[in-house]
Amino acid sequence: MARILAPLAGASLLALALPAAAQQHDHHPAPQPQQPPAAAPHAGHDMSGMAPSAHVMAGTLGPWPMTREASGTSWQPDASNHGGVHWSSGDWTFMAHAQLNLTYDWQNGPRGDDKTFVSGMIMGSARRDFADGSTLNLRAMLSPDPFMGKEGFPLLLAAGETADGVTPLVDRQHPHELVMELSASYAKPLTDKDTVFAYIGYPGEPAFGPPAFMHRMSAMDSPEAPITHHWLDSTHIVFGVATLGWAHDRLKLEASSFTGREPDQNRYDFDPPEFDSWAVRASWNPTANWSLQASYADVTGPEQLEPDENDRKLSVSAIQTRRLGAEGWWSTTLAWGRKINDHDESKDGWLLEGAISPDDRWTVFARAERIETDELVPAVGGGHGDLYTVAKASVGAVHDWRLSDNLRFGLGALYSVNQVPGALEPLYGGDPDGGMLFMRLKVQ
Ligand SMILES: [Cu+2]
Repeated sequence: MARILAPLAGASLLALALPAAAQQHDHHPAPQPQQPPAAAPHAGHDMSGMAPSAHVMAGTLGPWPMTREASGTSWQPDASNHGGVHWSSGDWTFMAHAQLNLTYDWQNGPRGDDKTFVSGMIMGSARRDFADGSTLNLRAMLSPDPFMGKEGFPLLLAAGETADGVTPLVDRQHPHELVMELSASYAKPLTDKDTVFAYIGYPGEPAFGPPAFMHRMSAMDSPEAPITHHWLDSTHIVFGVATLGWAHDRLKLEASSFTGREPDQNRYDFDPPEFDSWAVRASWNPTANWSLQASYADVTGPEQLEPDENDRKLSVSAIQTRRLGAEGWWSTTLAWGRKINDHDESKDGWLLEGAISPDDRWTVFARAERIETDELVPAVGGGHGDLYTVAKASVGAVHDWRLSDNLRFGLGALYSVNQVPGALEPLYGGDPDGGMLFMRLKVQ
């Protein structure tokens, strides 16, 4: 295991350390003579340096490449892939995008479990560009997660939200809502470099954290949720969010008012909007290969089971994405998050993840995480218990077959190891491992 992980982690760190300038040659890939012509025209996926194609499109929130835009109003590197089927009708341009995973998941040890489930997302958007340069964008995102049942899927060391409204979900990942996003944004240019925008969502994603994991290139090919989810990006679905932002060239500043309570255990419904929490985020894309953000959130009563406990959250992240050859890419995310409760107790979470896809067929991904958590052994009578530092590492791969221009079928597997402190070893049976086998459909 260590032999597999070490080079991957080393390579990921190397990717973060290398200056982007040293990789500019990747933007002018040599022709690939071994590629049959029929396999070539996915060029629209890469806007960072290849020949311009009909897919090249400006962002919905400002005059940058659309590849910069990720979930909610978050940014990723301009060199990211741009997935989606596009068409237009009248003044409107439409985009659709989907990823569905069928996963067999097993987690070992006394606290483990196994389960087969479907997860993923289906997204559709409609945009309209006006003569004054402003843009209206409507977005809807659905998830099949509720079909897996309220108790989610087994994931050792993960905690957060509830299955039944009574007991917390521990060693499990919660399912996402059937409706993950219904949002509208409107952006208006002030000068050729300055834009102001407004975004509302019910549900939607406030200005906090890196792009949500299922929308990050370094994470989206793995069916496994990060155990740092509730440090970094669990606010990606809140029932009620309003964001105002200003962007100047490669810098974006934004502030959100939103509902602090996480979605309840009924994943098919809409929860009441409260607008009792707020967040601010600064994002900076210094080059086409990098995206950095720092954000702060003041969250009122996030956990349904502890409605009077508030969280302040901090997050800082760096994403680097490079192109590899004609169709390949390499993306790495390093992120830190901190949760501070009303008693000024703080808990940190760290994440380093990377994915590399040398061609149209293979993607290899790895992730290492460490969290300080008091949710694994709830206190007697409920509430958070003792604080433990635990860690996890995963590595996996998926092979895709292209069924048509926009549809790919993939088969993949991943293996994960968990590390718990001595005090938790009797509960977990040492340092338990686990894995997932999955097949997927990707529409992009
Ligand atoms: Cu989530």
